[in-house]
Amino acid sequence: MAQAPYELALRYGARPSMDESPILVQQQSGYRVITLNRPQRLNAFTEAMHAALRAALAEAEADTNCRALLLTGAGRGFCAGQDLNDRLSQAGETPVLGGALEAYYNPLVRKLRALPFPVVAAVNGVAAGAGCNIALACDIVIAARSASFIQSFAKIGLVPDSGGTWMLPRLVGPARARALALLAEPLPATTAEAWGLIWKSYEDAILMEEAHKLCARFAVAPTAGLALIKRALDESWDNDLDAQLDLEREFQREASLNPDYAEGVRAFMEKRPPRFGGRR
Ligand code: T3D
Repeated sequence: MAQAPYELALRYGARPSMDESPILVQQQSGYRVITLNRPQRLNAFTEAMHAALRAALAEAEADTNCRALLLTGAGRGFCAGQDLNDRLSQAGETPVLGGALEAYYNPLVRKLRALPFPVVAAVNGVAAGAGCNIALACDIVIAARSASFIQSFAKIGLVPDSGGTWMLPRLVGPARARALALLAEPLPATTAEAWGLIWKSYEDAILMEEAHKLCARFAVAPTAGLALIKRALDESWDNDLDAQLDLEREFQREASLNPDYAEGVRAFMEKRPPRFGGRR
């Protein structure tokens, strides 16, 4: 999809920027938009992009007015994973990997999962390699109909990383996970939606509008409760039913102590929209 990030920035109230920094951050009312911004390389990751993204996520987490995050890509791609230019030396040698995952990709996936508010990925175009799995690590993944998801790793002799081997079988089941990982073929967004890999696909022209609608909704939602929902769902994978029932009891206790619960009940009884208190 030929997305015009600067037009979108204007439309959603941000100033247009010819900024060449590897990510762009826009403040919206109650949420932030982070745009991966290396369109000439389909937003492939460099160390500089990792560093900028890590700082932006830390700032969003520290800002208690930030109650949701929208992650998207500039240009026609979402993210093509690791920038392979950085993986070939002049002598044609490739590095031994492991350190880069420990230093960059693993902390990024852990942070996205642990943020105390929902993260929406708006996959505007191809999402490949780690770019695919970083999208899948977000809480709600929506995509343009023209977008595709590729576990590119097998094409270059690597193993799906950034949580891919964990998320794929859980999202689409073992048969589809194996084929996606072993064949490394592009999966169209519409199939990804039909398989349950992502939440929804939209016509390209309305993807960002839908993404902003979701974030605006989260910006007035009971954020602390949503953070507990994220944790409960993540922790369920390691629990049997008994343990999960215990966890639900504890999380529900904690949720009910938050004033948002009382406000939610009052608003329902008074037939008015609730006024939730934000990240407390
Ligand atoms: O290394 C570690 O730290 C371990 C972690 C690894 C994580 C990983 O992500 S490994 C997987 C790395 N990613 C890939 O293998 C994907 C490579 N890209 C592609 O297969 C294709 O570009 C796509 C299928 C994503 C899109 O194809 P297409 O035909 O739409 O676009 P294109 O023409 O291939 O790409 C456009 C430009 O972006 C092109 O540059 P050019 O020719 O116009 O100057 C292409 O080289 C560049 N590009 C795309 N992906 C990457 C890239 N440049 C560097 N690194 C990339 N990953």
